[in-house]
Amino acid sequence: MPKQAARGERGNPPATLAGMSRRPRLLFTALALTALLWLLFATAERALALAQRFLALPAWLQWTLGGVLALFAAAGLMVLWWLLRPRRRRPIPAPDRGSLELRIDRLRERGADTGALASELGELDRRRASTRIYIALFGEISTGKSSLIRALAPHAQVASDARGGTTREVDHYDGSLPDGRTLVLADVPGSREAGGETREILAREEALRAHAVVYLCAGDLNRSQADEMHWLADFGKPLLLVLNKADQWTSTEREQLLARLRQHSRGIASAVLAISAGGSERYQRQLADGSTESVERLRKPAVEPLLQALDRLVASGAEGLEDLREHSVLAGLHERTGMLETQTRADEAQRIVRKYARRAIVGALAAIAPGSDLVIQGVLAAGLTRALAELYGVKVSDVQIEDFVQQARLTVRTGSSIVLAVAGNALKAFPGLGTLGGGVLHAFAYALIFDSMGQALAASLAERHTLDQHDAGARLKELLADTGSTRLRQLASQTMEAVREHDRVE
Ligand SMILES: Nc1nc2c(ncn2[C@@H]2O[C@H](COP(=O)(O)OP(=O)(O)OP(=O)(O)O)[C@@H](O)[C@H]2O)c(=O)[nH]1
Ligand SMILES: [Mg+2]
Repeated sequence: MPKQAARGERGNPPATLAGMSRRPRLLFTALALTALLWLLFATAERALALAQRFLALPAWLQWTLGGVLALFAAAGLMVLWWLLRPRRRRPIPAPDRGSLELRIDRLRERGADTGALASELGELDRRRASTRIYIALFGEISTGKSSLIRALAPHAQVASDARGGTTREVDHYDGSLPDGRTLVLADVPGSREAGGETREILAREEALRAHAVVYLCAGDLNRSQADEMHWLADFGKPLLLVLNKADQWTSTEREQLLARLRQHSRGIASAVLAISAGGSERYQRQLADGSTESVERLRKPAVEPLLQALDRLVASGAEGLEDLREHSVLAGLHERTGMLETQTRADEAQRIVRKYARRAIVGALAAIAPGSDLVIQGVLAAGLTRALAELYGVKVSDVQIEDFVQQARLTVRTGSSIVLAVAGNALKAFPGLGTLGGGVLHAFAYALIFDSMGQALAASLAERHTLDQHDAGARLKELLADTGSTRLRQLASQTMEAVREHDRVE
């Protein structure tokens, strides 16, 4: 009885094979196998029958049928190949030079610092005019970039050290290929140095400026190295993936590593190879008088495979590689210009919000008897909405603005007590303000309202590119109840400033 009860409690019969008990499972497997066997026999029998009929046909028909079948098979294979073939990555699109320059000009007119963008364009032209081939060595810290420069440009004075983060800026050196052709080699700071984000940006910008990149690693690629390579490939940058410090591995290990690197960089790197840039090691030497001295010994570089790969890569000369280089520089500039546009617009939005908050404060101070309900000053709110929409290039009708202001009015009226409480609390941080009269609390409440409205609208417009009442309304509610101290402190001092000025004028 208990057994049955337990079975009853388990409820429904098992739906999967794994849930069945052993006997039915065996039975089911046997049945499935029999069915499969029957199917195989039936297929074989059918195939044999077809073959017999085929053989019985006259020779000309056999050839015709055979030819048609062969054609079908070939077409099928071609479709399969087309579907499964490794696809070449398409570089991310780049804007044309003219439109980029226009955007940069517009930013300059709006007061943004466009110096870096303009000099990047200048460098693009300068390098094109020089007709020299630029190769950037790129990779994580301590992978041996500077050591490789030393091996390729023996007369260069380059610092290399076992400590990561030795190279702090981008430097150029003249290197040469065995046939005498010269290259400009760029040594860049290594990536993934703790706190080295600015230097990493320098390295990336230089990599985009180069005709090709030698990506150095000293073992299997980790996640961020793989990402970095993909980032370069996204810009269409010709790449050599180079395993340095090959002397540290046995030949079997080296081959295994190279195979893994090839797998990681399929469709990205034009060649994967192993070298020893050399580098140096320090050791302590015992002198005759018993003292010791530190000696630096240079390892012998072995970079032949890299020279050959570079030779192939730059076979078309600077001119042949220039279009790709220009593409990646313009694509990089497109991103940087986009970031500056976003930043400049956000700064302008802040200026607009501050201007309207100030007007709202002045308006509140001028009101004779502040009530306990906060009512948005309609003209100001509409002005703020229109100014922000224009800044973000969003077309809005008067009706839309009216609707939005109406909705905000309702939100503010129902939340009056919360807003006044938040304002009152924040004002406690400014003991002097309390003595300036009840109007100040209201003035501050209006500063909070207009700031919240402006911030909510700006964020919503930036993200949605349209006046989305619902989204902006939700953000407004959140901001009105936000007690984060920095914003409130700034608003309080803005209020204080306006109040003082107002009193002075009075
Ligand atoms: N065993 C061995 N060590 C090497 C080789 N190449 C470089 N090294 C050593 O690796 C360490 C780092 O070399 P660097 O040339 O300074 O590396 P880097 O990539 O320029 O480093 P950062 O400038 O910090 O990004 C040094 O101690 C070199 O001696 C090599 O082929 N074999
Ligand atoms: Mg270095």
